[in-house]
Amino acid sequence: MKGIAVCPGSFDPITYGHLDIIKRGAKVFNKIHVVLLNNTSKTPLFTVEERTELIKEVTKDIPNVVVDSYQGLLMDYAKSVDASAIIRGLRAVSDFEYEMQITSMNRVLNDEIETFFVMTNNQYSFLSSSIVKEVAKYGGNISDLVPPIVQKALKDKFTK
Ligand code: COD
Repeated sequence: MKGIAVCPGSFDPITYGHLDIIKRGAKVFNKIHVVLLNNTSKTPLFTVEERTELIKEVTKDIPNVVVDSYQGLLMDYAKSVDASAIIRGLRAVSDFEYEMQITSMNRVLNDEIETFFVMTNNQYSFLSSSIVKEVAKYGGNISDLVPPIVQKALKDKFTK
């Protein structure tokens, strides 16, 4: 598929589940903008700068990925980079209601940009940034859940 897609999220921090969605999107679209946005219902552990740096580091080998952050509406960002699509990941039925709500709202804001859902890889179906933070906080093994640089960042955060 040609064109530009936006892969939005709070990425607090980026996990192998996010990375899998980004890589699969990058095979389909010419260019993927991974953009860090504010989710008003979440209080982040990492700053915008820290999260952006981690995403840049773990996606540096994917040539058609651009990493960005934006204060504002996803659809305004998508329009500003001339995107034709939004990519979101789906893990379980529990994701569906939330995704349906924001997709419907986004369509009201701009009905020319389509949202595409990528089904999670089985091995990451349980994986979320929240679970990773909880396991890391209590010193559990997260090596199968996040890239090494993210492991280190979490360790640094929780041993400060
Ligand atoms: N497997 C597959 N997909 C996954 C996995 C996994 N293990 N983990 C996460 N994902 C997917 C999520 O389903 C999601 O699609 C994406 O990765 C990012 O996930 P998060 O949790 O980092 O990001 P969210 O859901 O907090 O992002 C919400 C936004 C920040 C995109 C949203 O709040 C937003 O658009 N904010 C800006 C304001 C706006 O425009 N709001 C919309 C109008 S209502």
